[in-house]
Parts: sequence; C-alpha cells; structure tokens
Amino acid sequence: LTLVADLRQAIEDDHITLCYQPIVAYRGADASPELASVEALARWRHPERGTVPADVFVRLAEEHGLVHDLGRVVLETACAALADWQRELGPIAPPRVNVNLSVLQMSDPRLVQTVKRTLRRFGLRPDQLCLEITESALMKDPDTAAMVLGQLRDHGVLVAIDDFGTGYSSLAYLRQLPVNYLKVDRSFVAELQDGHTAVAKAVISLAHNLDLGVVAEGVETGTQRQMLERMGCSLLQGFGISQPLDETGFVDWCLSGY
Ligand code: G
Ligand code: G
Ligand code: NA
Ligand code: MN
Repeated sequence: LTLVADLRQAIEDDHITLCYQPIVAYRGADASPELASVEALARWRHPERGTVPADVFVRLAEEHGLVHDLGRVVLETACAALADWQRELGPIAPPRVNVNLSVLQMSDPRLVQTVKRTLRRFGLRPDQLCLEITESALMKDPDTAAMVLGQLRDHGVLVAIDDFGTGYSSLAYLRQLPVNYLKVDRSFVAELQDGHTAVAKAVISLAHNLDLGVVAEGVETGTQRQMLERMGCSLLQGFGISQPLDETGFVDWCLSGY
C-alpha cells in the first residue's frame, strides 16, 4: 500500500522517467540502417527500493486507478523528447516515437482527445506517434479497441500490436482492426536461434499479406538479424541493435551514426 502511495507521488513529482530503445530499418545487406522509430519505456527508481520493474508498477497503476495519470505523463514526456530531438538533431533525429498503452487506457473516453491535444501541444504530426497495444489487451474488448483505434487512425496516429503471436487473436478480426504494424513477440525471435522459424515466418507473412509493417522485437544476435531479413522483416528492435537508453545515451547513440 505504501508502494502505491509512493507511485502516486512519483507520477505527480515527475519522477517517472523514460528510456528509449531504437527501432531500425535495414534496406539491403550493404546499406546502413535507418532509424525508423524509438520505443519509450517507463522507468521508476524508488528512493529506498531501487528500480521497480515497469511491468510491476504499470500493473500497480492499473489496479489503483493511476494508469491514466501514468499514461498521460509517459505520453507527454515522449512527445516532448521527440520535439526536442527534432529541433536539436534535425535529420538524424528519430522520425517518430512509440508509446505503450495499457488495456485500461483503451476504455478511457478522453484518450483520443488527450492524444490529439498532446500532439498539438508539442507541434508533432499525428504520424509521428505510434501507440503500442498488446495483442492480449486488444482481445479483452475487441469492439471497444476497434472503435478507439479507428478514431486514432482517422486522426492519423499509427498503431502497433505488441507481443503479437501470444494473445490468441482471431485472425478474421485482425483484418478489420485499424492497425499499422505487428510486433513479432520476442519469444519467436529467441527461438530462431534453435532453428524454430515457423512462427516468426508465419507472423511476417501474415503482416505482408495484410499490408501491415512488421517489427521483430528482442533481436539479440547477428544470426537472428540475418534470418529475419531473409524472411522479409526489415524493422528490428532489441539488445543486438541497442539496449533501451536514457535520454542522454539515446542522443549520443544518434550522434554516433547508429
Ligand atoms: O522495459 P521493460 O522490459 O521493463 O518493460 C516491461 C513491460 O512493461 C513491457 O511489457 C513493457 O511493454 C511495459 N511498459 C514499459 N513502459 C510502459 C509504459 O509506459 N506503459 C505501459 N502501459 N507499459 C509499459
Ligand atoms: O512488452 P514490450 O515489448 O513493450 O517489452 C519491452 C521490454 O523488452 C523492454 O523492457 C526491454 O527492456 C525488453 N527488451 C528489449 N530488447 C530486448 C532483447 O533484445 N532481449 C530481451 N530479453 N529483452 C528485451
Ligand atoms: Na511495447
Ligand atoms: Mn513487446
């Protein structure tokens, strides 16, 4: 219970920070990678307990009615950072930022207004934001999800289905959902290493057939990278590209030419 109180305070005092993990595009074996986007990941360092894992404090926020405030702070911080980078780094800045949404944010009637207002406030175009929602969250209430995602898409905001392949989507439903990207869950990228290619291949070809972009998460090795490129997946994210970096570390990474 005191952890909840501390979390509430941390959200109010702006003590939730963000790490940034690059998402890169490879266009051909010899070409240098392009920065396609960057995923914002929330971090909380508790003064006594040290770092609290994101899945722990996100769940805590969900259980105690703090997820809307947390989500708003994350969205604003990520948009402010992108606006700064675009000003300061120009052409080497990431073209967009990916922000994770909790399932509960999908049922917030003010979500779409908050997103629109935040983009306007920081002078960003809607297609400079990609919202990530996990497949299992989408499938909890597919009708609400379809409606909210439709409103976001009408405005021009991009949407990615996170952890794809683990949430039992109805494939028939997927065709109607207004989304732009599938993110191959990192468990399917990990198993490439042992020669298990079937699921990664299936998700990539599903994305291609539905005219969606596809991002591989959790890419750690050169072998995985080569296999994914051969399967037609050109958007990669993972420790093998870069760890999630704090703001200074991310700017240095951009300046170092990837
Ligand atoms: O970054 P890390 O591996 O600690 O993330 C753990 C989990 O927490 C991941 O599932 C990630 O998607 C989630 N997460 C990280 N940041 C946020 C956030 O800002 N909002 C939500 N809803 N989830 C987040
Ligand atoms: O659920 P989501 O995909 O948002 O989770 C993001 C989390 O995955 C981040 O907290 C990040 O630390 C972690 N992550 C990012 N890249 C890798 C990777 O290459 N390997 C592993 N094991 N975890 C990763
Ligand atoms: Na994510
Ligand atoms: Mn994921």
